[in-house]
Amino acid sequence: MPRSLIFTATFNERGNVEAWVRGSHRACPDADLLVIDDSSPDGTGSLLEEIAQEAPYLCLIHRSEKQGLASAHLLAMRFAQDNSYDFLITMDADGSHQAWQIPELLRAARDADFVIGTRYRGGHHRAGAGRRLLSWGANSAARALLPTGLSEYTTSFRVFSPTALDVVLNASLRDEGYAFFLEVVEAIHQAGLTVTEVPIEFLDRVYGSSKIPRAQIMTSMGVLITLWRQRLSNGKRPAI
Ligand SMILES: Nc1nc2c(ncn2[C@@H]2O[C@H](COP(=O)(O)OP(=O)(O)O)[C@@H](O)[C@H]2O)c(=O)[nH]1
Ligand SMILES: [Mg+2]
Repeated sequence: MPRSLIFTATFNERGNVEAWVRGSHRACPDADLLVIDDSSPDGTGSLLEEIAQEAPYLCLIHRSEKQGLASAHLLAMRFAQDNSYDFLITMDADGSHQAWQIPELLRAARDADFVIGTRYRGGHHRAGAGRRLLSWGANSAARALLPTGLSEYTTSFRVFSPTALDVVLNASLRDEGYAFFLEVVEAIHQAGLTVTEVPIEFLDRVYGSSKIPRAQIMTSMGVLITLWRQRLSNGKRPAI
């Protein structure tokens, strides 16, 4: 029986996190859950502690300050590796990613080292127009500059095999923000691992507001251009 770990990071997700725990457990009753909370001022961490009393499958890591989403994902990857999970599923806690789709992603992970949920090829992005435009622009640019055969590069609804975790944890990733998700895709592509995507329903967050600083959008474009130049200059693995 393969062991799966479903991970999310939280910062001020008190209104959403209980639904995330319940939904994930319902979708995958045999999986363990991991939440990394950065001392959310709204008390997400203490709510999680209460939930964990009744949920032995829920593991919590509390960090003392907001350290960013990328470092939370790296910590979850190390946790999955250290504890020898067969699959790490990552997702947002805000209701954007649908837990009922986890089994679909896991099925795809039987034949691939890395699975990403796509809002584009058969999937849906049901958020506000501004948000859709931003994601569309970022993903179109990524497809053009760093072709991999995938239509989605930025969303965090993903499944990693142990091999994919090894690659990411040994790669020199430079970004702490949005571009982290792009860099992970590029590192996996460059390593020649098998990748695939599954259409997903992406919704607007249920409660609260986005935690990602908007300035990171510009830095992400910079990272995208750096990765593109790297592909051009050292003749790395070409487009599929
Ligand atoms: N632990 C932790 N979680 C974070 C941090 N920033 C964002 N998150 C979580 O990461 C997920 C995605 O963040 P969100 O604000 O929805 O980003 P957006 O969807 O790109 O606007 C949510 O579950 C957030 O609570 C952070 O600094 N630390
Ligand atoms: Mg969100």
